[in-house]
Amino acid sequence: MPNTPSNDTSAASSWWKDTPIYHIYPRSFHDTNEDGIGDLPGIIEKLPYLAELGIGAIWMGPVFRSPQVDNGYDISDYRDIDPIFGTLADMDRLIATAHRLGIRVLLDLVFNHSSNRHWWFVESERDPSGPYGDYYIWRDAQAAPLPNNWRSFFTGPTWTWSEVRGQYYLHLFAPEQPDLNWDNPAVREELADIANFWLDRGVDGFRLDVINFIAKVEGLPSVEEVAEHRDAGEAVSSGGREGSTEKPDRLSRSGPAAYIDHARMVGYLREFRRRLHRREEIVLVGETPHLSYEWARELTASENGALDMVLLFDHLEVDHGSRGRWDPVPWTTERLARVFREQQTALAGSSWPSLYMGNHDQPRIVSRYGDDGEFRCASATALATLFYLQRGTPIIYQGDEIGMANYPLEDATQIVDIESGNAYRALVETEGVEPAEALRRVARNARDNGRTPMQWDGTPHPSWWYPLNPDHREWNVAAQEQLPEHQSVLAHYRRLLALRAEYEALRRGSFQLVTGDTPCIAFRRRASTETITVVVNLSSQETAVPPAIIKSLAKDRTVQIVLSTAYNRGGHAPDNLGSATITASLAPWEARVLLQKDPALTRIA
Ligand code: TEU
Ligand code: CA
Repeated sequence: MPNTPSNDTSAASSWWKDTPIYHIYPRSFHDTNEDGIGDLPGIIEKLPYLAELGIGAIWMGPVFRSPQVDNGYDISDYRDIDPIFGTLADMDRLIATAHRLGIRVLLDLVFNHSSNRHWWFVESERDPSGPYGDYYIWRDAQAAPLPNNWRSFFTGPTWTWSEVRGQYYLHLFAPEQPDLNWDNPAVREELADIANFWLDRGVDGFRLDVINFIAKVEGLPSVEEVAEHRDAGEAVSSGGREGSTEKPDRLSRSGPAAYIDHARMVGYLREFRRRLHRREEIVLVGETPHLSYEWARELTASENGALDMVLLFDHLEVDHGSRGRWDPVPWTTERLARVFREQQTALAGSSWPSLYMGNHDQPRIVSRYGDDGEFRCASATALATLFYLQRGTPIIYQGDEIGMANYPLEDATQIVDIESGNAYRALVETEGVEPAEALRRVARNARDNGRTPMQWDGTPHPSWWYPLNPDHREWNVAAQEQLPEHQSVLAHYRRLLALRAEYEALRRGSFQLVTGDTPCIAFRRRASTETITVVVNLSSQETAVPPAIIKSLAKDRTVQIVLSTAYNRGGHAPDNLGSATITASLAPWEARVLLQKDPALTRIA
């Protein structure tokens, strides 16, 4: 078992606060049998690379048996590995190899819904009064066209008619992804058993897919009716705790958060955790789209015994227009800084933030918030410094560590992802948007951007399920290993993670936003005997160090620069960082990390 950080008193608890997690999208990570799809042996082969990067855990996207309608997020057997990825024996070997390298393993459990090809659903459809009849959410046809007016994440209604059963069933995503009925105790027991099946094989935790949607508002009222209930302050059915009134939620007026009964959801997740084997050793990370900060804190406060971390989305929505993801607008430093402050404030104390810039559902961060042209390396390293030195656990998405960028989508036929493709067709066919304009809107944030194959070297791999980004010939791991350290995104990530390992202030220190005025964001991390200030120029122009930073450092003679991304543009070379003047102007996309060892502060024993 990997050694736990020395400052942990209890042998295995909260290891996840001290070690970065690497998010693997298995389908696109490393293909060892030339079938064009990444596989488990490919992950095993790259574990040493991940160990050298400095990560302490991997989160693998779903590799369970699946018809692959939503690339594995539609599971038909939770206890077996899909043959396109490998076998159970491969998974056992992966877990053992990872543990030998000091890397823990998290799996991605999709428990809000299953595949419509899971035998539970087939039986539920066939035999409504059988043992699986109540495993899903079924409703009779009524006078109204559909049981309610909820909208799917993947465009269109959330109800599909089953000719076999003669009823509608609910699916917040694709019709091939029927929502499981968490109000059924048998379902909750079955899902805890599946988690224990994997925990007994040595898995160290789970990322739980859209886990905040598992408890729907009772009666499944329309969005407007839910808003009325909440306006009237009526207690929404509590489930977990008597008489609790649903706390006003940022999006409770409309959209997906209106479908959720949060109090019951928290109650179900506390029960889920109580049922887990090794529950003190593992980590539970919930993916929670549209979750308010209030409920994020409720879910992750350690005393509540539900989840350890949540994946919030607000920092990846500052470029969403009024119509959301498919209505991209310019983002601002002020909006991003405000979200950082809100998230860090909400999850201070006994909660713990996750820090992530992208994943398989998001565009590449260097194309989204950076400058993937002239300042691609500089902006990729600046953004990594900005996100990963905050309070919380860094979750690094495969390829971001070498500055991978969006795919050059020039034709709608290159959009393979179900959500992005549905959004494009809805814009053109339902809203009458010109195809070229629809492509412009969708291409920027299409999920395909984050799903292109990992770029290990410059050689062509024509068999890949999705084409490699053409820029892989220049932007790849092998090339980054050859570059001078200060011109390599990969080298910067290694240094960044090493810095976190070295300084307690970065691992466990407090967070305070210092400034968020365009073009800079600056924050301070404090622990017992050290203060670390991070200031980032989020623009392609040189800029002055914010006055608030200069003022706070002017009197201190102990301050030194411990990291700067400017050195990769002829500025401060790594070995003479100390000589760089603290208050010199910030180069385009420079992130500067300043350390103050305050001898006056005694180390807390
Ligand atoms: O994603 C949840 C989800 O809502 C995403 O679809 C994301 O919020 C959306 O793309 C924003 O527009 C999880 C998985 O990460 C995703 O890959 C699955 O498609 C989805 O759940 C259904 O399982
Ligand atoms: Ca393969």
